[in-house]
Amino acid sequence: MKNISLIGAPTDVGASVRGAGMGPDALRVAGLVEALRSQKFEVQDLGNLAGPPNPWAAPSGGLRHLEEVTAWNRAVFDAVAAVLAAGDFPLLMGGDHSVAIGSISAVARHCRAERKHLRVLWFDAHTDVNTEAISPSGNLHGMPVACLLGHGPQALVGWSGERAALRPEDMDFIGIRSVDADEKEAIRLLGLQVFDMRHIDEHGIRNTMTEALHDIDEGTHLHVSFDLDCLDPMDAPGVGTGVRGGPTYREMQLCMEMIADTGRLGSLDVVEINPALDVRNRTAELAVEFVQSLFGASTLAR
Ligand code: B3U
Ligand code: MN
Ligand code: MN
Repeated sequence: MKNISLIGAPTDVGASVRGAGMGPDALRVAGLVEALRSQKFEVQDLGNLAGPPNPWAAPSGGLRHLEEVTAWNRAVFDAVAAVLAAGDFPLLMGGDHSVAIGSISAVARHCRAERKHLRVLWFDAHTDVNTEAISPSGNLHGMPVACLLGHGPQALVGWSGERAALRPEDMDFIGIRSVDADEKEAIRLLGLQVFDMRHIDEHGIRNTMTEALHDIDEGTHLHVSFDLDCLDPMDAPGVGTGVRGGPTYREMQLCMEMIADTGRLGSLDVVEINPALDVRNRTAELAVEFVQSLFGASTLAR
């Protein structure tokens, strides 16, 4: 059993709403460390990374806060790479979703060196595949997927050692229900596999996850990038850009349990928790329960 290392990236420089920078502490207050220790894992909290403050500036060249997002991601990349090099499991606590650029780039580099096949499950209401050319907001938390596929601003592309950290076929999106007009075209051109809410409504969460997990084997490193706005905001109100009509608490629990059953989870991002908008830390508490399920907690197993 691997040791789990928690890394805090307390920033909201990639977002349009302030507050996600308090996400790491919300997860700590909700008992993330204790919860994982109760499952008999060795857990170390490496504390929070340091990075620039949020300048709250207007977009320039279609991008908001590129310099700050780059600095935060450099810190995230180095921290995740160090945890992987030590043979431990990196659990990144965001922060807005732009921090997945550094995290997944480090994971991709590690997988190439270890000859593992990286697969990414992107749980989100949004596909986050905007670029500076098409984003309606300029917010970089709407662009991490594009960057990882080799299409974002130069400063955020190529960190894994190859232009693209991932190929479109290496990732699946789950829970999608908000895609910008030009993002739809990007999804089509890239050939991305998107399990949107209609797919989940028609096929059910179990069949959807069976499809998403079908080609996982011993050589797979599974990375979960979990944007809490994937959930229905009735269950998880503490997010900056909630969209109604998402998976329920129960459906999400089954997703997490099915991932745990593969035994291939190798790294995790928990992002976009916004304590300023939450109700008594409920969203962080839910996130802790989901992480417990991802690490194999189940109702009847001891
Ligand atoms: N697609 C919109 C909104 C958005 C994306 N990710 C989040 N919100 N969290 C955009 O600004 O790119
Ligand atoms: Mn996201
Ligand atoms: Mn989102």
